[in-house]
Amino acid sequence: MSRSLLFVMLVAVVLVAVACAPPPAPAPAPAQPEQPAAAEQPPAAPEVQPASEIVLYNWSEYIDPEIYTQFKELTGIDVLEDNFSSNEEMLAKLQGGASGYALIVPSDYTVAIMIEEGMLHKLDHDNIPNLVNLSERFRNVPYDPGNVYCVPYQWGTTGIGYDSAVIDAPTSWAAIFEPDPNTPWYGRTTMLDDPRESFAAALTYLGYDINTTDEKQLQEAKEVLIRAKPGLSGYDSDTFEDLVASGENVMAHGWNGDFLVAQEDNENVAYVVPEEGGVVWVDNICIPATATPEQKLAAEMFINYLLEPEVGAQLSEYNYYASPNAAAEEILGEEFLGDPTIYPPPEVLEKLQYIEPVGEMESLYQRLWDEVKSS
Ligand code: N2P
Repeated sequence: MSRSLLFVMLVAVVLVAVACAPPPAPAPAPAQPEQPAAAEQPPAAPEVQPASEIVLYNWSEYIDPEIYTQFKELTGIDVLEDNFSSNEEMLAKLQGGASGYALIVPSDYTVAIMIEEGMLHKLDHDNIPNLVNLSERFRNVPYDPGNVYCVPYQWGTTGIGYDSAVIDAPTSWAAIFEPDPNTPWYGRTTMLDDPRESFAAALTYLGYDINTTDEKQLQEAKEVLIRAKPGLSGYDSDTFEDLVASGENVMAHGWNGDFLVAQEDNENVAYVVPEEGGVVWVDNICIPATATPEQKLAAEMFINYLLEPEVGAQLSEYNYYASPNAAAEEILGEEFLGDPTIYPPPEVLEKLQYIEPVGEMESLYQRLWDEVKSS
């Protein structure tokens, strides 16, 4: 048994022991007069007990629900789940005062924003001994060096999923931005309901930096997004892959792992990063600053559990995203690690860019996105 699993079990045993212990007998009357020295001792800090129930605020279909059952068996702690569809939705909800979440899963650039705004708790690494399982490059990510606030959860790419029984692999973002109205599948495409992702696609198509702060370039990207609208059936970040698998749509702007999950329902679902490039992202599990000490301890125990080699492998096998956990990768094996849709080969990796925080300009992206959607 790994030392870290032992750690989680020990905490669980202590919890059960505390819960089952008989109430302490009343203290016997002191036979001796009290020692004056004893009165000078500072009172011991009360031990924090983990909350018995926590809520994880996550992207949809991003975790094997079995993991909750296993964690409950081990620790007695219930993990409930609520979902968001974009970083901006999650951020707005927390900024609007939503509390009660013990865990959230922001992407890289959003972690940077949340650290800057003081919205995250620092992690107590003593409660997360499994951090040693992370791959070296995920222990020092630029937006959170040393995993002070967050632990990388999964990573992946953004490109185009399609029904290979109906169309050839789209080689360019033109498939979405300049669709041929004369094809029978015109209008059967979705784009992500996500300001930074959708602008990243349009900016990449135009050959611009996806983190541009040049208003003229952003206006141009907005025009591209608006012109594409008649060829779309909608904006969708939660069911885009299912709509391709069911045959309702033939193409969707979306995330690699979701299309691989949909392949289980329809083997013709495929995924490609267009030749102009796409987005690469790292999602992270973090604790919002509003979490109580009890919720925070339970949340750290859950993060530590996710970092178990077997659990990390279980997570990736469920959602088909790449793992930041080197110990989990050893279990995942060659076929998984060699899948070019999950682990992009160097020639694809070099065409990918990270979304970065753009400071004050974040609100311009949001305003232009609102204009795209309402046009
Ligand atoms: C999983 C969504 C992946 C999150 N359904 C993209 N950051």
